[in-house]
Parts: sequence; C-alpha cells; structure tokens
Amino acid sequence: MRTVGGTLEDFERDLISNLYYQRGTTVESASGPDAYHTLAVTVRDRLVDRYARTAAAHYAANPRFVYYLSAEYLLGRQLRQNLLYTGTEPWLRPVAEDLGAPLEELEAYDVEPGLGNGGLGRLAACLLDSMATLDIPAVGYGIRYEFGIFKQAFRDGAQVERPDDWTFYGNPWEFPAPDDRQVVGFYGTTARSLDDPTGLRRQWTPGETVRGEPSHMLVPGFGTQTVNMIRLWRARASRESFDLSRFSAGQYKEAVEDIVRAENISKVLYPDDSTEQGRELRLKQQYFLVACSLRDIIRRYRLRNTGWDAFPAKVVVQLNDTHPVMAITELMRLLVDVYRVDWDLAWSITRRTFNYTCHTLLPEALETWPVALLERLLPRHLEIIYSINHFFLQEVAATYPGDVDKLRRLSIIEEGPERRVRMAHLAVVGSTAVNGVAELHTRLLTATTLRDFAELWPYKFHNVTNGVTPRRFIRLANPRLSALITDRLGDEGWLTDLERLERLGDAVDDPEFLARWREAKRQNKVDLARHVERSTGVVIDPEAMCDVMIKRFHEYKRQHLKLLHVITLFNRIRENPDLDVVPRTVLFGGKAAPGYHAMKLLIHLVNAVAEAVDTDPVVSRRLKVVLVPDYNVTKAQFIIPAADLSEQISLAGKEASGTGNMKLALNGAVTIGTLDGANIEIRDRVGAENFFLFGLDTAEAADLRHHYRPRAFYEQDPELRAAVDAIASGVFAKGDRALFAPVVDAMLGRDEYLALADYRSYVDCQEAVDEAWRDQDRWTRMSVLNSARSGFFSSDRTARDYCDLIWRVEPVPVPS
Ligand code: F55
Repeated sequence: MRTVGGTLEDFERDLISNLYYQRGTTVESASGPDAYHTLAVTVRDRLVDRYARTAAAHYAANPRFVYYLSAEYLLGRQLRQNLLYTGTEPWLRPVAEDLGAPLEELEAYDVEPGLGNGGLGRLAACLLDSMATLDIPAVGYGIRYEFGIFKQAFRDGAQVERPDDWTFYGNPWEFPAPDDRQVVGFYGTTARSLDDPTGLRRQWTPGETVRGEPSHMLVPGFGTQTVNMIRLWRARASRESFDLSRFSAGQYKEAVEDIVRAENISKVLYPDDSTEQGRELRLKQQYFLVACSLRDIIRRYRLRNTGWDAFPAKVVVQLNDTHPVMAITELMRLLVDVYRVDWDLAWSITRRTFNYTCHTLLPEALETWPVALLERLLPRHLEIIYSINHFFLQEVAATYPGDVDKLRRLSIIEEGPERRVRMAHLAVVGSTAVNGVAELHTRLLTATTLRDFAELWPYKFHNVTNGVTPRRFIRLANPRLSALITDRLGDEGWLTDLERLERLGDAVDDPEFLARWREAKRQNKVDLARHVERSTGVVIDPEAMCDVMIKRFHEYKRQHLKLLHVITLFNRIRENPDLDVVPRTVLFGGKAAPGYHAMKLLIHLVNAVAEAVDTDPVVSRRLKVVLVPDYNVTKAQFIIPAADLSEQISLAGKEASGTGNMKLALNGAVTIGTLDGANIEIRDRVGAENFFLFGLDTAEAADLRHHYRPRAFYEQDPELRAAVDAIASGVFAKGDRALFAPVVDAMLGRDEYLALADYRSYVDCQEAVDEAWRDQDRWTRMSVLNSARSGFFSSDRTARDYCDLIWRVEPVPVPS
C-alpha cells in the first residue's frame, strides 16, 4: 500500500496533488477554503497510516476496549493539533507560503466543532486525547450535531445567539462510514413474548424508525503510534421517507415531512438544560446516541468474540453524566428481547459493563424524565426500568426491612403528581463504579446527593479528580512558556509526564529564568491585546494585571461577585482619582443559556459596566473591563496563556471540580478562589502561600443558608452598599433604573449563592492580590510555582486513575 512520505518535499508534493485532484484547482486559482481544506487533508493523511496500524494491532490483540459515551465533545481546533502530533508543525510556514495564503487566514477557516456546552464536553475531549497518548484502546461515541453551541454576539450589550453552521465549508477532519449505519426505533407498542413464561421478555414494535449514519474523526496520541477515533452519529430518514406522490401533487412541504422530523434529531446541541422546549426531542437525541452506539459496540465485539459471557471482559462503557444512561435499558432490551439472554444473566452482564461519572451537585441539574413521556417515546424501555426497579427495591427491602422511606428515596421512580424517572438512580443501580470529579465533590456526593446509595454500596463509589491535556492547553496554547520549560528541563518529556514540571521549582531562585518567564507572559498579553482589539475594539495594556474569569455564566459560579468587586474599584477610583491602584484588565468570557434570563441580564450588566469604565477618563487609565464575545476552546487558548490572576469564586460546595482552574494554574496564573471543587486540591499542591483563599467553606455556607439575610451584609458594609446602589441607580443603564433592577432584587432578596456574605472577604483578598503584584519578583515566583506544582492535573493522570480504579484496561502498543 502507498503511504505518505515523511519529508517536507513529500508533504509539498502531496499538497499540490491534493489541491489538484481533490479540489480541482491550482495554487494560482485556489481560494482560501481550497487552501485550508487541502492543507488539512494533507495533514490528516499523515494520521491515516497510524490509524490503520492501530486498528490492526487492536484486531490482533482483541483487547478490552473503553467506550466513552457522551452527548457532548468540545474538541477544539484540529489543524495545529494534528500538525503537532504528526511532527509537521515546523513546516507550517513554508507550506503556507507554497499555498500563497497567510497563516492567520488558513487558521481562520479551521473552525472548532462546538459539540458541547462547557466543562463536561471539554473533559471528554481531554480524556480521549490522554487515552490515545497512553495507548488505551478506546472509542468515543457522540452526536454529530448539525449546529453546535450557538455563537454569542452582543447587541447593545445584550447577548444574542446565532446558529453555529460549523460545517459550512465542509469538515476535512471527518471520514463518513455509511456501511456502519444503524436503524433506531421510537414510539410504538409492546407485546408479550409467547414463549416466555416469566413475562420479562417482550417484543417492541416501534412506530417510527430513523437511520443513524456514523462518521469518525481521528484522535491521535502524542508521542505514540496510537490513533483512536471518535464516532459521531447523524440522524437520517430511512430511504422510503420521501413521498414522491405528494411531491408530484405539489405538496412539497408534506412530501419531506418525515425526512425533516428524522433529521431534526441531530439538528442542534441543546444549550444546557435551562429551557423547557424540545424536551421530547432531547430525550430522542439521548436514545438515538445510545441505540446507535450500543449496536456498533456489539458489532465490534462480535468481530472477534462469540457468545455473551466475555462481553463485560471486552467492553467497558463509561457514561458521561446521565445523558447517555438510557444505554443501560437498551443493553437489557437487546440482550433479553433480541438475543434471548435470561434476565438475570443479562442484568449481570449489563451491570458489569457500565460505569457512571457524575458532574454536578446541584439538585436541579439531576436529570429526570416524565414517565408519561417515556411511555410514549420508549414504551419497552419504561417496562424494563420498572422491572429493574422492582428487583432493586426487593433487594433494598431485604436490607432495610420496614424502612419505606428508604424505598421511596432510593427508587428509580420519583412519585408525585407527575411521576418521573430519576436517571442518576438508574445510572447507579446499573453500574459497577460511580465517580465524582474532585475529592470534595465525591465526598459531598456520597454524603448528600447519593448518600443512600453510598450507604448501600460503599464500594461502588470512587473519586477521579479531573485533569486537562497539557498538549493543547500548554504546548499548543502557550508555545513561549513551553519553549522556556523545555529549555529548562532539557527535553519535551514533561508533555507526557507532567509531574516533571516540579523541577521548575528550583528555578525560582534564578533571576534570569524569572525574567524570561515574566517576558513570556508579557508577550502573551501583547498577543491577546491584539486579538481583543480586533474583536471588541478595546485596547488593553499588556503591563496591567490580567485578571480572568472564563466559564459558562451561572449563578453558582458568581460572576456577579466579581462584578461587585469591579464596581467597587470603579467607585474607589472615582472617589479618589489619585488613589494608588494596581492597573488591571478584567477579562470575562462565557455564554449564558438562551433561556436563562437572569444570566443574560448579568451579561448585559457586565457589558454596561465595561462601557462605563471605558468611557470614564480617570478610571479607564487603571481599569479595563472586557467581555470577550463567543468564548470557546479557541478563545480559551488565546486567553489562558496571558492570564495573571484566575478567578475561581463559586460558592463552596457548588462547583463539582472546574477544569479552567487547572489550565490557568498550569500556565502560571495565580488563583483567587474559594474552597470549592478542585480548587482545594490545587491549593494543597501549590501551597497556601501561592493561592489567594477567601470566603465561606461548604459547612459554613450550609449553616448560614438557614438564617441568611443578605440585607444585613448590605447594610453593614458601605462599599458593598455603594456597589449595589450603583447598579440600582441606573448609572450603568443611562439612568434607566428598571433595566438591572432584577439583578439587585436577586442580590438583596434571596442571594441564593451568598455572594453578599462573601463580598468583604473577597474584596479584602483582592487587596492582598494587589500587594503581591506590586512585588513583581514575588509574583513571578508564585506564578512559576503554580505551574511547577500542578503536574497532577494532567488528564493523563486522570485517564490512568480511570484505568486503575474503574476500567482495568491495559495499553496496547502500536508498532511503527
Ligand atoms: C450540559 C448539559 C446539561 Cl443538560 C447539564 C450540564 C451540562 C454541562 O455542561 N455540565 C458541565 O459542564 N459540568 C461541569 O463538568 C466539569 C467536568 O467534570 C466540571 O469540572 C464542572 O465543575 C462541572 O460544572
């Protein structure tokens, strides 16, 4: 077989050939998209050979595979990553010249697939990267949404959402695999299987069927030969759906009705769960994903295995939150109804196959589905859930005789005016292992949210602290700091063994190293300033402290607390124009779910405050506020390397883990944060003296909640009062007192997340930050130590933890 050559000359030859034979054009007449697409496929081809060898090695070894099921992936841009992973990165410049296209223009066509909302989707991408890097046989399954997470723009400061037509120019990174298509059913009826006296086997006759068409993207490992894949499903109508007779009769809309209904399933990513609409469609998406994926997993299993006994030994499925949990009932249905396996054996196989990762503590984020909806959409699955619950509750009753309250709390079915299925309960009952994503999170899960389960099955619960891939978030995002680290440590080994960063600790006594570190951060700020000016017109000073809060807008994350700090600085400078303040650029980034009105209003307020700061001649010399539009993985890669201060200020006990906190610390930002999520583990490692801690801890917050009166804090603290009053006064709304009144009311009314209680501690802590910043040597040492001591937060370590604790899989090396 012809494989691609390894030299720059080979690359250039293939490039011209691909341009000619794939795009049908020449360098002289190529458009921007032609040039980008050709470069992309030429890079991609350099992974195909490794991918084929990976498949061959996996086939020969017949290993245990990890199947990662996730409704979301945030993969980030592919071009630079794949250049790096194929060792062709140094050729980018000469190659761009060959194509006659400026590098920046080529990269602008490299759109990121926005197939996720936030941390959960990005974690999935980091884990896939690490599994490939560790030579773990793995496949990621997901949905190929036609429209990803909406694009965020601002109109007069308010968020407006635009569709993300991410495949407009085509997606050069994906391979269609039409031969592996699957058929999925919905609705319909169930009936007894006449030959089954137990009544546990039944037959489902769906009322509607839809095709799932897969395509895959390659997931290369770094510094290894393994190339795994992520398989994404797209919904298509079955071939007979087009109604020719109606079309001929001029009924054009009716003729394509079924096609539209089928294709709507993979039409759009749901922007979080805060909107009521489309609940049925969302459940359809979830079942579509798991039905297609499980059939594919079984197909792959049967390539090398027969019978069902070996299934749990060869297949381990990780459920990324509850969104794919219907897979548990679907595997039961396939085993019992289709493959005629006895219920007990099927249940044993199923429980040994699945594991579940929980990503939240917020009760409102725990997914439940109305029984009535399931009864209509997936009638057989509801029956199976009832049977699972029946046997489970029998077990519970035997363990806790007479404890009906226990039964009610543990049941998969929530009783009430509207009966609902608790997906997290189904997940725990149907899994071998359940994990939280940071130590505190796991502790709180087992002590509160899933307490009864943790009492019943303590051995099921594990902690696997999240991590991030150093390849994307240090090496690709921050080439300057990476070069400095490599220079100091002697080689690039740290990229796959991140604990080696520890040795940077010695460098804090080397003034030359500190100067180079500071200069790298400064240059990163110059780059960021260029991007910010281009996208917002705001000019930022690279000498100022870069204070960043980048994450989805959510009340529990408390962007409003940060804003109260900003307004306090604004008030202080206005009151005392000669005040000696540390110049800061406060950079926000993040989207609010389109239906989450409180957070959309807060975004509007952030923009309004930014404008007030910017138009005040005195304030604007020392303070800048920017809300970077359309925050995504690409923007994160620009912002994180420039950050000096990382804002991780959620109310203690609410943020499961956070992963931005890790990315920022690894890039030398110092954290100001609460004792929440993985902040605790970051502080333990970097040292209390290199972390700005403030606020209530989880227990204090829970106590205060009982007798909390936000007004008391407002009345006691003149600076807090001035900040809240400024919002209420309408100064940020051209005198309109009504516009931001709901923000004020929420703060003084319930203040659900105790922002006012933490305000004084936070603002004082920011003074300590200023104090540290004034001593730039001290600050740089803190910065270096944050990076040096955060090696634990590599997703390679996270993936290894999953392997050891939960998956029990072994690497399969792929020969060159
Ligand atoms: C997406 C869809 C729904 Cl319906 C609900 C939640 C989400 C989502 O995006 N959740 C999410 O991102 N959770 C985050 O997961 C991260 C990775 O574990 C954590 O670090 C973070 O604390 C958590 O909020």
